[in-house]
Amino acid sequence: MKRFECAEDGTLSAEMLSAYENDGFLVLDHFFSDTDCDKLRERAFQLIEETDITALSSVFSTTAHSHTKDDYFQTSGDKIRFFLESEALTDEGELQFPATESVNKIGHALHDLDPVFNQFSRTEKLNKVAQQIGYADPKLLQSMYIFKSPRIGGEVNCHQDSTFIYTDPLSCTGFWVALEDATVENGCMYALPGEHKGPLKERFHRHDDGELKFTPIDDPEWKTEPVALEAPKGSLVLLHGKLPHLSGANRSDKSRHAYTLHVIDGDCHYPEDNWLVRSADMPLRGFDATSEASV
Ligand SMILES: O=C(O)CCC(=O)C(=O)O
Repeated sequence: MKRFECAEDGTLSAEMLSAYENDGFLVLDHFFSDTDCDKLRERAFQLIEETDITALSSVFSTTAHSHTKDDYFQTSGDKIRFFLESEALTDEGELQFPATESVNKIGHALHDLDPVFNQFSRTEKLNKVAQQIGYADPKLLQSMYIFKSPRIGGEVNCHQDSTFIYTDPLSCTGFWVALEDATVENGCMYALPGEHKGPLKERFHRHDDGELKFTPIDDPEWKTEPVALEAPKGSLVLLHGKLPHLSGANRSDKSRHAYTLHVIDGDCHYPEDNWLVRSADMPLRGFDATSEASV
């Protein structure tokens, strides 16, 4: 797996653009400084400390999918909400680890609602990357702070991001940031290079009965072996919306914090039955660093 380092202003070389086009991912080392990563980690811990997470019961699991039935999850598209690791709870539903190690992720509008996340997410450097990979009008739709805590960090099953973030035509890209070194030991991401050139397998959306469910679209035969996307702290990993990717459970004693932003093009249609809904008074914004977080 090839890793790159882009120019300080976010300019990508022809080789980087061609690697992204061929593989469907691009790993850019040292995109963010250690200080920026540490600031985000501290803010995430602070958000947890300010919240009574013992009162929460929404577990996020890409294998059990129990969260999809929770109103707490379904209405989290324009909020800051906390989802627990399934292994954080005892059989009686009590937390058995410290709060900061029990959360699977915080989502899904950190970038719009929290000033520290807003500042991290909206930079000219990120905007430049987005323009170069083809965005006419990039809009920041979803953000997630993923903890992958030591020993209990859950796996993320193989998926394409456009399954969850569907536009017509497809326009989703993941901007995934390693806030700590991500290695095979602590549950780094894996991807199936080149498989983004095939079709979208399924769509996850709100059905007529009000439930969030998957609808099959195609049946791609993914034959490519997954490659480990090991990424040192500060790396930005771009993930094409149709690229199948996954991450394993973290059984190591090191956490693997990451921050991911899912971007769509404002020129594309965003269907009303997508799972992620936002209130009309929180319009989508781009990477413009001068706009303020709403609270
Ligand atoms: O961080 C991970 O382990 C998975 C993240 C992911 O799948 C995503 O951001 O789309």
